[in-house]
Amino acid sequence: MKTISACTMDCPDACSLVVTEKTDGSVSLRGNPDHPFTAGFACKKIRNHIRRLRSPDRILHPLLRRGEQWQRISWDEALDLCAQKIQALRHEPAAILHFHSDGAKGVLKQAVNLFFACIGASRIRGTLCDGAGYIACVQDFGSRENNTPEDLLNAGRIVNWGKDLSRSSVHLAAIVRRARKRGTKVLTISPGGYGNGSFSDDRVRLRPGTDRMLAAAVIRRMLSRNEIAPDIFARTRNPDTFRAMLRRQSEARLLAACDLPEADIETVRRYYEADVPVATLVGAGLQRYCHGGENVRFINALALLAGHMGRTGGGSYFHLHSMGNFDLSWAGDLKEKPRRSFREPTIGRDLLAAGPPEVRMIWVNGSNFINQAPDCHQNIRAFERIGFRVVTDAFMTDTARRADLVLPSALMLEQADIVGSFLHRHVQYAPAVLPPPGEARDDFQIISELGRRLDPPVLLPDADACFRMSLDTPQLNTTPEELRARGSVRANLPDIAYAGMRFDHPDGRARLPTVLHPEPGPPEGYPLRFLTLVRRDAIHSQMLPDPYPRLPEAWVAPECRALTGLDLSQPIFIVSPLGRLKVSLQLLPGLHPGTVVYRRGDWMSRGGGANQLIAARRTDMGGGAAFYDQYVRLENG
Ligand SMILES: Nc1nc2c(c(=O)[nH]1)N[C@H]1C(S)=C(S)[C@@H](COP(=O)(O)OP(=O)(O)OC[C@H]3O[C@@H](n4cnc5c(=O)[nH]c(N)nc54)[C@H](O)[C@@H]3O)O[C@H]1N2
Ligand SMILES: Nc1nc2c(c(=O)[nH]1)N[C@H]1C(S)=C(S)[C@@H](COP(=O)(O)OP(=O)(O)OC[C@H]3O[C@@H](n4cnc5c(=O)[nH]c(N)nc54)[C@H](O)[C@@H]3O)O[C@H]1N2
Ligand SMILES: [Mo]
Repeated sequence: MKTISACTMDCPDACSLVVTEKTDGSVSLRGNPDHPFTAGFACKKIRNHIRRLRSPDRILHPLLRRGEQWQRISWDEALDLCAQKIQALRHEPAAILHFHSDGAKGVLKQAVNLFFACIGASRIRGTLCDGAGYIACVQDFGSRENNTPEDLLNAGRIVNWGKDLSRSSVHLAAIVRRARKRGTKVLTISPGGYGNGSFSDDRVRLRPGTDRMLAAAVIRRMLSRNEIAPDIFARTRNPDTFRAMLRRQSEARLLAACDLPEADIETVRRYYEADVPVATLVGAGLQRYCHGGENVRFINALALLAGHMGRTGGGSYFHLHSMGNFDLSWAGDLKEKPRRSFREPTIGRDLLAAGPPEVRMIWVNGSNFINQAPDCHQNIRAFERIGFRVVTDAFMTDTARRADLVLPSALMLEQADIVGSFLHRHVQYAPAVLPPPGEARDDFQIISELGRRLDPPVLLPDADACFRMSLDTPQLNTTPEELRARGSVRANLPDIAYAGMRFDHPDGRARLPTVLHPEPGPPEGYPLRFLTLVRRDAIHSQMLPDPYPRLPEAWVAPECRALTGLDLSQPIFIVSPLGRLKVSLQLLPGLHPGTVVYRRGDWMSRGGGANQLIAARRTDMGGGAAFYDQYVRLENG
């Protein structure tokens, strides 16, 4: 039997999937050939997913902590216990914290937020993902819009600032591959060494964190050559301050900060000066720094001043808001009832420093934040101080194993929902195709049932009402019935964002950045930047490698100076002021020599967990986590 569903992973591609169930009980998944964006293929994560659903490690029943042991309890007991704990704090709801992330995406997951908004619980704000880049774009253009990804086929050239096309988005990669076949030249700008070779005609390998300096140096040179048309400056509100700021910079100093030879400025300038449209891709990696938002703002400024915004084949592409096409106001906070919030990137520190009321209950869904947010050990200390910890998950993650009550969650394909994408414009219905194992339930069921047990109850809208309210937007203008029948609806938005360089600020003009911060150098004793990048075959900390490696791997350039004096036949540790992690060290030609690469998402309980070494710091804007700001050293023994 074949059913069409959709991928709800926290991944830009949000694929339409054909699920085939055979009579022998086996299930296969593949990209839907009839979906205009998915076009018949999906990634390895999809192939791994069925194995994950059927894993013997799935949590099958509610589990209550009894000292060091887990006791199996019934759903009734579990929900009554939760209701009783919430009831006891109902007069002081800020003592309850709701922590969620995007374990599975979907409109119904918002109902969990609605539940906690209704009782007035504390919430989280900020993000571990893309907040700095997102807000940078909003500051520049007044909103966050892209040309359609398909419009990349009209680009004469593409400049890829640090998007890992070989791993993070197979469909974006396929579009770039097609564009290259048609003759589009691609320049990749990154710290190097990660396999974008087959997506690049030219490469610039810069020091991590310094993209804004490179973009500024290129703009400066364009200015001195009178290459920026006055009518483009007229589309910005603050050209004079911007030019004055750039004049104060020295090109030599900018280049030294990026660790680049002079010829590279010319390479980038020539790409942008082309009389064909130039599209700019902006990866999420370069915004995971203290000045990450500024990095994105200078890249946007370059795309704009070189005349490539608001036109076909041009534009600057950063993540969209994956829920941006939905109306989620039904699940939002009420203005008249502001809630206490804790910042996600610094969650452990903020919880430990919090004033009254002390957080006495936490509810976690769709998140493995103990492992995924910076400074794990601080996160653990903060988490363990909370009196009653509920985690809804399908596996005993580093977060779940520290809970008091673990509720078994359904996973993708076992729960119905509606998803959007942070790359394309299709909104899709993802029906439940397989039964959840054991007693696992989806978050919506769990939270709706819990609400009914409170006194007074919190009665959530039913699933269909949530879908209906969410889909009722000018760009979607559809109903649950229509979406179910069609599987997918494309949001009706212009193909070209900011056409004619009309931006979404009230005056229609873009804003240019006015400050250029230097990039902090390595602190004494920690010379290497620690880049914790995505894994190809996994989404975040879901799907552990199989077979599981004896030690986590890390990579440095063969010419990395830290190799002198290291005995590679002995254990190697990555060391930061926060701790040390034993790794198997490999050489990666092409990587910037001041860098250690680690593939993030492996678990602390399995000997991994890069965030044990990463201090909790926020980005300059958007409340993001500056993961890649961390410096480390390597040592034996
Ligand atoms: N397979 C897989 N795909 C995923 C995910 C996953 O877990 N697995 N996660 C999804 C999510 S939520 C996200 S946010 C995205 C993230 O996707 P990406 O944007 O690709 O994010 P990262 O892997 O964090 O960083 C990507 C690249 O940034 C480069 N980089 C690092 N620092 C700098 C810098 O200072 N300048 C420049 N120019 N480049 C730099 C690195 O070389 C790296 O290759 O991927 C999504 N797709
Ligand atoms: N060092 C470092 N750390 C990073 C980053 C980095 O660059 N460097 N980048 C980060 C980025 S881009 C992101 S987006 C975050 C992601 O951080 P998280 O969202 O915390 O990561 P996941 O591993 O996806 O954790 C989701 C959990 O939800 C569970 N789950 C799946 N489906 C469901 C469901 O339907 N219901 C419930 N209740 N649970 C479900 C999964 O089993 C999993 O344990 O990590 C960030 N962490
Ligand atoms: Mo992310």
